[in-house]
Amino acid sequence: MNKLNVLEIGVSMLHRLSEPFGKMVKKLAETTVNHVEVVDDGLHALDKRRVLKLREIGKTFGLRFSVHAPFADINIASPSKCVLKAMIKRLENSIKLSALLEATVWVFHPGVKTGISMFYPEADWTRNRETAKLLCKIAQKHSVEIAIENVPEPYPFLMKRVEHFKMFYEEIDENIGLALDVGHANLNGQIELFLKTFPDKIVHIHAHDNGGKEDEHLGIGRGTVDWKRFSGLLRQIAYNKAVVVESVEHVQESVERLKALLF
Ligand SMILES: [Mn+2]
Repeated sequence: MNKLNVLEIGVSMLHRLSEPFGKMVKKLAETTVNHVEVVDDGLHALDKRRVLKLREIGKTFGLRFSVHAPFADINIASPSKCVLKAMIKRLENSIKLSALLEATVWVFHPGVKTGISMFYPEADWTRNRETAKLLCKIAQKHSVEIAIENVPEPYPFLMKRVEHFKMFYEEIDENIGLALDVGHANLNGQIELFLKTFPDKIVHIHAHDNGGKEDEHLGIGRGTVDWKRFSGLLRQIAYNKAVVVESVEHVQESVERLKALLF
């Protein structure tokens, strides 16, 4: 794997998800960062041919990649065995392609409550944990590092708050990192608490902003996140991995602002 152990700024291709994959790839030539997160979903869903193309581009322009797992219609806590099986197959394929891409990390979302959750207390939490463990086993087989992301209010996700992650990590022995999403943590006011509680678990960071109410994925500094405080905390915990801009607007400005703050 491409372990650098140095803080680097990256850009997620989320802001280009409505463009065809080929167009997004062409734009990579203009990127001003060395780390790119590709979203394995929608028009950018990966396959072997696409990964080989990315590898070629990566070599030419000196890029490292991370992969955001498929998330549309994916629920790792699904109570339906056959549906869950199909989703795991999809996720396993994504992990294999991340191995081929030599991705630094594969980031996935925790499960969601469903319309029948109220009748089976705890069942979705257990399913969430067991599927995460299974994904970890699959990833180990392919030497891929994986990280679970804190997801935003007000959706019925199972893991949004520091308390959820504490409980999750107490219940597993597997090596699953935490992908700290700063914008999401801003919605429940836990940015600082996440960084202070999990300094060794955080292996990847998504950076974007919002007004504190909705998951807007605004440019850095265009919402209520205290980025100065954030960068100070990163220094405190000696964070040495990727900070990936996941804004869907003002992306280049966000990169510049982060550069000014972090370097
Ligand atoms: Mn994110």
